[in-house]
Amino acid sequence: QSLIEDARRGRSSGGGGSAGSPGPSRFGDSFVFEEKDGRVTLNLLFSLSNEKNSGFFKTGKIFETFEAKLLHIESRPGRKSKNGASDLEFFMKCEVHSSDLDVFINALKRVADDVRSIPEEKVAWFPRQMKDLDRCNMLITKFDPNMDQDHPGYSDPDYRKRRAAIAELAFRYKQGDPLPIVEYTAEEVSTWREVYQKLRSIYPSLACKQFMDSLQQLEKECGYGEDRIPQLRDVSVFLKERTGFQLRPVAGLLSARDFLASLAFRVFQCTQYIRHSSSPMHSPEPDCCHELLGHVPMLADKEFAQFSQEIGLASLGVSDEDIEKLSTLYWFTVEFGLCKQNGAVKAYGAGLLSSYGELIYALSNKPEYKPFNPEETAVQPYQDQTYQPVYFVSESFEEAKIKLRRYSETIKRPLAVRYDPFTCSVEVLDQP
Ligand code: HBI
Ligand code: NLE
Ligand code: FE
Repeated sequence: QSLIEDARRGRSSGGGGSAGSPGPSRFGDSFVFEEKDGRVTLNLLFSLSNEKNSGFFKTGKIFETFEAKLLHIESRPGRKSKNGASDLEFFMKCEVHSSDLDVFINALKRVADDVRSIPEEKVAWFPRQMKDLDRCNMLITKFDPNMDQDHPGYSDPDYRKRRAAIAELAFRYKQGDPLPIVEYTAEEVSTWREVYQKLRSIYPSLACKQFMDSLQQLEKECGYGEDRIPQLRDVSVFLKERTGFQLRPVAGLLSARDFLASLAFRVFQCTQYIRHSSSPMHSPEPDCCHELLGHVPMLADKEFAQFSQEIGLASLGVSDEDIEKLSTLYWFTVEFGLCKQNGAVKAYGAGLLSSYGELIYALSNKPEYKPFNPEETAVQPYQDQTYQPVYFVSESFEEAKIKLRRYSETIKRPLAVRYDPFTCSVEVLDQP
């Protein structure tokens, strides 16, 4: 979890989040700290303008002079200054002698701008209203065509340019805006066609019933087919009518916390670019084939939608450890789950239903199968580069839902939450 990200969000939401903790002391108007044995712990946030180039080293000097102990440091680009370059914003958690606090802060103010301290967050920030999802945008730079040499698009400058343009649409999107329309190129449509044809031919024998039912409706009523890539805008309207789910564009792989939090609002964060034409049968990262063919049909199922929202609600404000467990469970169920139907094993996981290569593999006799059991599944190491070595099979689609629901109820919650569908917001209730 990025502390600077939390600090920033906390700040712009008016400091929300630190529920129920004994109030920290205040210094002057704005300084907040915890004091113990003559030392105080501070969460400092400040920016260094690029004009004062040596600012960072001067800051270091101040830390040295005051024997401040540095406990954590993060930086990220801040505001853009006049000359176009951006300032750097720093988050530093540190410890100083209580008696030095005053001078220490004043020294920092001379080299850095906008020096503030923020309260220790006892509960991780989470969105309370649908429009807070504009701040659920922490991307994980994994499988990035610009940075990862193994990405099939790494050595294709046109593909990278296209990805950047589509990412820009998502970066600019604000909750409530009409969903962006992408005019897909002939090459992109031909990748889609190949993916669609191949997968469509094996769905009837390998996909679960709920998936097949929805897919048929999508084909009939939402323009699904091999000839064109459906637009998120149309698909979102379809989903909203079926289950109240809506789509929002996202530039790439989101942090598990942000991704899961959106589900609490029945919002599904959806990529809009398509995989590279050289690897249509499997992609380690999500793309529109994965979202539209893997996830959307499942989200059009009422019970599955309900259950997805429950996972989302269960994730709000929980510890990083519980997020990790919850996302591992999500991985082995929503993404790669198998279930028994009429005596046969079928796929309901979106990562399988969008990859011809892995769907065939998962339902062959090669991989290991284990019975689905949340406690065990939540700690099973998973791998996100290629096919899974192990899949979890539930006795039925319903069983997977019941077991997962029971598991999420056991997660220690810092506070109880309830979704209010009339205001599309999360109500925070007192500890039960
Ligand atoms: N981000 N854009 C995007 N799409 C996903 O399907 C997705 C994600 N981030 C995390 C994630 N899925 C899950 O596998 C879990 O980590 C929650
Ligand atoms: N492997 C999947 C696919 O090829 O469509 C995507 C998985 C995303 C988690
Ligand atoms: Fe997915």
